Amino acid sequence: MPTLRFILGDQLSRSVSALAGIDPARDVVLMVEVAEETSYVPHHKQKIVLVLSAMRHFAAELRAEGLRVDYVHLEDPANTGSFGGELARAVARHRPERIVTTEPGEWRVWEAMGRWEAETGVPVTIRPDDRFLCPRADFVRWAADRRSLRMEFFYREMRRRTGFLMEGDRPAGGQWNFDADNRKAIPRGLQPPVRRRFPPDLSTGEVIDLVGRRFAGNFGDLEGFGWPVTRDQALVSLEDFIVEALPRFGEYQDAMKSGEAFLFHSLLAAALNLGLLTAREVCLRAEEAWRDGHAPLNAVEGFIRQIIGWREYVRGIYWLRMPGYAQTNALSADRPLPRFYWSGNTAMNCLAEVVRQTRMHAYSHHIQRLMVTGNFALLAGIRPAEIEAWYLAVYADAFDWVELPNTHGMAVFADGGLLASKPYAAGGAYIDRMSDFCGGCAYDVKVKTGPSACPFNYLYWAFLIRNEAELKGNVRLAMPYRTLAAWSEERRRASVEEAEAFLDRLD
Ligand code: FAD
Ligand code: DLZ
Ligand code: SF4
Repeated sequence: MPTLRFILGDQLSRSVSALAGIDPARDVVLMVEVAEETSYVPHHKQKIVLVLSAMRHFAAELRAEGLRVDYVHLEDPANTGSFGGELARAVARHRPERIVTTEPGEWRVWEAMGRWEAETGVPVTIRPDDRFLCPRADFVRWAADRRSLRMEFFYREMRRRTGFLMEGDRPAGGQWNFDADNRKAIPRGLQPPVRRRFPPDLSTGEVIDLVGRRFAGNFGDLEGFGWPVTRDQALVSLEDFIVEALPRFGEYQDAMKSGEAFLFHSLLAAALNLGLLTAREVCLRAEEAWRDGHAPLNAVEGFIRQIIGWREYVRGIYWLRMPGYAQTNALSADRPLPRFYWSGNTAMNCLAEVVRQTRMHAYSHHIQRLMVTGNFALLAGIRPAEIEAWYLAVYADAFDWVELPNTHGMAVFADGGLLASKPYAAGGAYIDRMSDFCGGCAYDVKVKTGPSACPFNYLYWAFLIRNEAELKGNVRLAMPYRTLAAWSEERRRASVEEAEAFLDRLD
């Protein structure tokens, strides 16, 4: 009797633990396209194309290797629409002696997986996802001895553990972190490199047709789809990043520019999250570029920190704190998500531009997510669950384990400071310093109040006033609260009223 090897849509790695020890003559690999996964949020059209096309290509590669793959298509009339339903049908087809799978990325699926054995009557083995560099249990141990969790300390442990950018037991260059060198805006005249994109092949074309038909009402453009859908393409994408963009990744990591979504970023998150690339190989290649003299240390350290630091850290927090993590709302944020997050229809140019880039590419880079759409949601007090669902839907790289901590913890501070030591709240001056958005805006970033004022300016102060009880004790906010202490009661009230009136007019 065969072993059924169940591979989920973000487990597309030949090295995934569910495939370890597979017997090609006997075992069956199961992969299923199901409505539950294509619809748990209204995903960007390009995200659905990416996942389904990458799944189909991966299945074809496994077959070419001689493995038996049972692949269920979304439009198969017998498709039950759920992982559990499709697993039960596959059990009836293959009569396996056991089911082997890899732990999923998402709490929702983890809970469902716990029921599969009872539902199918077949023993289920759930193997750890060893594509991550920090096993879930190790993170729990690391977190257990600490009063507060900070990424920077976790990151140092990960540097020691992986040996990336280490010289003996010391960090290369004598510093763990070179962020102070990494905060430049794009100078006038600097043209970002043209990045390698991958025109759809026949198989991707079929998925584009399917998505165009079945998900016509979802957010996002289908035209211009260019994400890597195979491991070979992802490797080309990695090389393109290393050669064209990594040397300047550090310097311009926080910069934003109209009409330039990609700048010097790697564009690798979607490939990493689907399993087309591993975190280890990506970091090894970046380190090699530094050792060869191709890229400076500030760039390579900044890049490796995002992967062995932030990426592993947010996953650790997710599994440490779920399912309760998603329920907290530390700042009692209670406004509905404004419609312009979907339409882009707003006079605030920064927000319109980020939504536009997101619609075109299912992508915007970290600072746009954090300091434009995230900052606005924080200052406006948008309900965490609504802004989280938006991020989970609109980005090609969005999966709950990484989206949720970034949004809930980092962007909107709904966890009260578990993940980040202070809210990333900023007025318009930050966006003006790091981008060219304000030049084309209907509002004036230098004006603080009144109809022409940049809304971020008064929203910022109103946010601090509104949340004074929760935030005033935060030492990292001591400076703005000292400024506020000098304001008269009347000025405080006027600021809050202006912000409320603006927010009430939004939709
Ligand atoms: P680069 O800027 O080139 O960074 C290199 C790599 O580092 C990325 O590919 C990614 O794997 C990793 N990385 C960087 N920052 C983070 C981070 N904060 N957390 C985890 N990994 C990181 N990332 C996702 O992969 N999926 C998400 O759903 C997601 N949602 C986010 C939501 C918000 C509100 C914010 C502020 C950030 C979110 N991020 C998410 C993190 C980050 O914005 C993206 O990983 C990054 O923009 C992807 O583009 P890139 O591959 O060009 O990254
Ligand atoms: C995101 C996604 C989509 C859109 N569709 C599928 C699918 O049809 N089949 C599948 O196996 N996986 C899909 N995925 C990815 C899953 O949502 C992801 O594997 C789980 O959420 C676990 O992280
Ligand atoms: Fe955004 Fe304010 Fe600048 Fe307009 S002026 S682009 S709203 S930061």
